[in-house]
This record gives sequence, C-alpha cells and structure tokens, in this order.
Amino acid sequence: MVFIMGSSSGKVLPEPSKNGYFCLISSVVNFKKQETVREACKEKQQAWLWRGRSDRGASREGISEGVKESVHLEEQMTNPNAKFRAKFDPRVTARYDIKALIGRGSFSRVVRAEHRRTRQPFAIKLLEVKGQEGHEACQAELGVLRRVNHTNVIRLAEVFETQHRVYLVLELATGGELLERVVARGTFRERDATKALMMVSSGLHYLHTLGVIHRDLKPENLLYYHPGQDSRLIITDFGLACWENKTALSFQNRDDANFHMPSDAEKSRQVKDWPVRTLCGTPEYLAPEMLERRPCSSAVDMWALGVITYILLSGSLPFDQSSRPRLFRAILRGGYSFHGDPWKSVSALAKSFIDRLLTLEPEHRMSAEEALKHPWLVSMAACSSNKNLHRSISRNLQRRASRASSRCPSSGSTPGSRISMRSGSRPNSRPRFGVSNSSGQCLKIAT
Ligand code: PIT
Repeated sequence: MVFIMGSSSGKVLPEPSKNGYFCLISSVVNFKKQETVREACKEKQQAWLWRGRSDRGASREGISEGVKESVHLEEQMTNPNAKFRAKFDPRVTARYDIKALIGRGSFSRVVRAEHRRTRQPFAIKLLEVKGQEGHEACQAELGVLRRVNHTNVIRLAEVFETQHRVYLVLELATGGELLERVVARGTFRERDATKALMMVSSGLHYLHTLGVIHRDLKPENLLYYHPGQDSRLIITDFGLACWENKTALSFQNRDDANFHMPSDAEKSRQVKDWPVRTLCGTPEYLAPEMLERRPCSSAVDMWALGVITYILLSGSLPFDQSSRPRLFRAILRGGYSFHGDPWKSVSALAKSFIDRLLTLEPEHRMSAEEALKHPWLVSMAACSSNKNLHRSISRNLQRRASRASSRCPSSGSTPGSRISMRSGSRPNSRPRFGVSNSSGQCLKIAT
C-alpha cells in the first residue's frame, strides 16, 4: 500500500494526480496564541509599525530606491513579520490592519488583523495557490467555508482572491486550543470533557447534516473563541474537507433562499471521486476505512472524535505505535485498550462513548446525532466519576512530548506521532507535539 504523507504537520495528504504533484493541499497552521508571547513581540512590532509608517512618509518625500531597499532588508532582519506583511494585497491592507502572525503552515499563514473602520478583530488566513489542483483545493475549502454558519464552526467574513493568493477573513478565536486549556487548568473532570465534546459533536452534527466531512478533526483544530470559562469551542481548518456523496440529494431539497449550491468546481472534492485514491488526514486520527481505501463518509470524523475523547480523558493516544505501518495495523485491528493511568478512574459510560466511536465498521459507528444523545453527554457525566483527571492527563501528555523530542530532538518532531498542542513559545514554530516528518516534505511510505 502506498501512502502519500506530507506537510510540516505530518498530515497524510491527498495523493498527487496523474498529471502532477498536488501543491496546495491544506492549510497547515501552527498557531502562536499565547498572550505572553504576543506581549513579548509587541514592543518589536510597535517599533516596526512605527517605522513602517515613517517609511511610507519617507518614500513620499522621495527617498532613493537604494535606501528603501536597505530599510526593507533591515526591517526583514529585525522583524520576521515584515516578510509576511509584504504578502498582503493592498486591497486587504486597505481594509484591514495586519497586526501579527499567529500561525504558519506550508502553504498558508494566519494573521491577527483589525478591520480599520469597525476596529473589529479578525483572523486572516493567506493561502498560496499553486497550479490547477491547488486552485481546486482552495475552491473546495472556500466552498465549504462559504456555506457554514454555526456557533461551533469557524465563520468566514469575507474573501479576497488574487491569481496566486486567497485571503480568508475569519472570526478570531483567542481562547487557545482544546488541549492547551486542559493543561492550563488545575482540574479536569469527566464533566469538563463532556462540555467540550458536546460542542464538537454539535458542530459535527451541523456539518454532517450539510453534507460536509471535515477529514482532519484533531485537538489542534478545536479552538476556544475566548479565554473565558464559558467560551464556545470552534471547529477550524477545512483544508481537507469534502462533500459527502449524498450531498447532491440534500441540496435538491434546500429551500433556503440564501443557500448557494456548490458549483461543479467546488464539488470537485466530493467523496465519490476520492475514496479510491485518496488518503488524507493526520495518521493517528485516520479511520480504518480510510486506510483500507474504502468509501469514506462522515463516519471518519466520528472515529476522529473517538480518538480525541480518548486523548481528552487520558492524555494519551489510543493508537500510539512508533512506526506508521504498526500504527496503521493497530488502527485496522481496533487495537486500543483502557489499561493504565487514569483509566481505572474513568466511568464505564465514558468508555462506552469511546467504544461507540472507535467502532471498526463505519455503519455501526455512532453518528454525531447519536453522540449528542449518548447518556454520558446528555447527563454531562452527572452519574460518572468526579475524579480529577488533570494530573494523569498532564503527565501522559508530558511523557509523550519528551519521548517525541528524544526521538527526534532537532526537528522537534518524530516520524511517528505526537499529540499536538501548537507551540506557544516561538512565533512560526512547528507544533510542539504535532505529527510531522522531519523534512516537512511529502513522503511516500510503503507498508
Ligand atoms: C482563528 C484563529 C486562529 C486560526 C484560525 C482562526 C484559522 C482558522 C481556519 C483555518 C482553515 C480553514 C478555516 C479556518 O479552512 O489562530 O480565529 O484552514
């Protein structure tokens, strides 16, 4: 079996077509969201912003090109953000004030920005679009984002398109990733897990009803809207999303006047074209039917939700083999267990929730609708264990992180897997735990 692996996140990406390599595959975003880091960078940025303004003034006053060039070079050396700022189309910067780089991937950047007139904060994702297939992938992502409107799904405000770049103006989520928050808290109980999972299931139910399969659901793609306790959780990153086959049918029944039917180009990433050739996603979260190249459906997201639930309650991965062939064999066997810490303290209902999601046969796997009705979620774990799982979860996450870095200290990544909480310590850095090959290139792995 041949798999195409790739990108700095270690995602398994769609295979190249016969006529060339698939360039723009997905938005692989490493986020830097910690306020402390922002504060640390602020001083530098403000100096740079100030100089940016004076530069503009200077050029109006007729400073020579040579001087401008050296100012530009100096700017790039002293401020790494200068480089990405230059990538913004004047139409975008006329409307938005670009504040800081908050995430970076192979073919994308995410910045924090402010609408100049309303002062409303946004996130802007810049996608580099290369070639016909890059264009199609981008249109597919856009096609999904244009249609979604739900509290637990990222919202798109507007889009700017140029020949080689697309700028997605998105709502700004500042509350951090799911796992960052778990670690940052002093306590974490089953009840807290159910709160988060209720929101994710609700977002998934909405997406699946619409006919969208996310295909890259993992903790890094679940962001809290704000830092407060009562924040909603948002599903992000639709770089690998596709339309389910049945969508064509469900579209016929839409009477919503605002509903815009996907064009053929947008629907190009429909599962009917993809199941046979395509393997994409992040290895540890891949459903068995994807590995077997069987037709995939929204059930692949539910499998990933099972993996996320397992991580959320234990800080470890259900399928955690150091090599990909072994990992994939474990997934195909459904070889996970509830042994070790803290599973003794976890309720039978919570385990049943995981079992119903990590079910090998997609037809028998719990759907998002069923998940929302599962007694563990419905009761918000009221009858379940009230044990504080925080210490075990943090310890397991930490263990995993140090194992990963000792295996591959230079890149901070392993050929195998890491549970990812994006690095908050360095702007533009790779995920601290995420899955990655060390080169950040696409690999072919034969199993
Ligand atoms: C935020 C804050 C942040 C990242 C994002 C949004 C990115 C979201 C995103 C990424 C995608 C996509 C849709 C949304 O298709 O740190 O508010 O690839």
